[in-house]
Amino acid sequence: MRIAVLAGGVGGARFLRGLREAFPAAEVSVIGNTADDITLYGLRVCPDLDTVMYTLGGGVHEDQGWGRADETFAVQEELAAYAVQPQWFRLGDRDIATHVVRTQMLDAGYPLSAVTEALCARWKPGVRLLPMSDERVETHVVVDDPDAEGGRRAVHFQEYWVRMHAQPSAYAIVAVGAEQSRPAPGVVEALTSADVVLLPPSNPVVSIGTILAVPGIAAALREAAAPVVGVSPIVAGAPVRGYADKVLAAIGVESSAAAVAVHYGAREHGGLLDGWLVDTRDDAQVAAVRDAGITCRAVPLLMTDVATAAALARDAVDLASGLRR
Ligand code: FO1
Repeated sequence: MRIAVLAGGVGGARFLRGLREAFPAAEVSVIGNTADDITLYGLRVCPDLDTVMYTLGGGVHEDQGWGRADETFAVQEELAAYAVQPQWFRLGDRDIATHVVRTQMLDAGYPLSAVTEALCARWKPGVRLLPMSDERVETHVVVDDPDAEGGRRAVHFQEYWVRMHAQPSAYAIVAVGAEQSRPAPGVVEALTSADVVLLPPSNPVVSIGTILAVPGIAAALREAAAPVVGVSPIVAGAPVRGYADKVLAAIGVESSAAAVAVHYGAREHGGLLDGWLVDTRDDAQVAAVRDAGITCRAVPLLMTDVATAAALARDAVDLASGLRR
């Protein structure tokens, strides 16, 4: 069975670990979000690609869901001693090696897809990890700034997420460079040749949304012969982790399991979804999702370990199998 998955960071990676556990023989292609990427101290950092690679490769810091296990911060401390800015985004010594290799290869002219393949040759994630694009796309968030011209300024996604903890209201979320970007090699083919396409509980705006902002990817999803099933990132009105509610508000979408499904839209009405999983606590929202033309089931969505993630992955594939187009 060929499964294509659009994945952001921690939620996507944990779902993928369950999917691999539940369907070890499946051929899984992951289309990873690269709009979180940031250049720091001259190094190119790809948080969502690295989270998938480290989580599936067995090297992730399990509690954080990002960065490396057994990490030290000697380099970061030395940079701080030199008063190098910024200090709000901390790179561990082991993690820095990944960014050195990536930056060296990018500087040598290799596209990000080739770099990702090379890094995965070490980590062996057991899935094909594809960046959404080889071109640079960066999410910027427009927030209030009394000192700025017009009272607003755009900050890099990581500054909004990590330094500001997504506290300020976001007026707009802009995927800078998306219009000029193209799907990376293999991305469209992974979607059009899949037997099942899954949207894990990644952030609908700054992860799934930015992947879909790459021209050609949303169309490939709509035209895919495979059923498309998504998993709600919102449970009982709140994001399971992170600040999805803040960025959903920025695009005028209510923080509910049904509202996110309606935002993605039903495939029969030109949208993306054939099926949608909501948490058992959101059972009352199943009807609203069905009214939008999307098949819906309420199942446990919390992934507390590999076993619960595997159960969720089985639920998603099971729902998709019943929807074979
Ligand atoms: N998140 C934080 O909250 N603080 C950090 O210092 C931080 C460093 C960091 C370094 C590498 C990396 O791959 C991820 C890192 N993250 C950090 C998480 C990152 O902001 C998120 O993984 C995604 O960008 C959001 O999904």
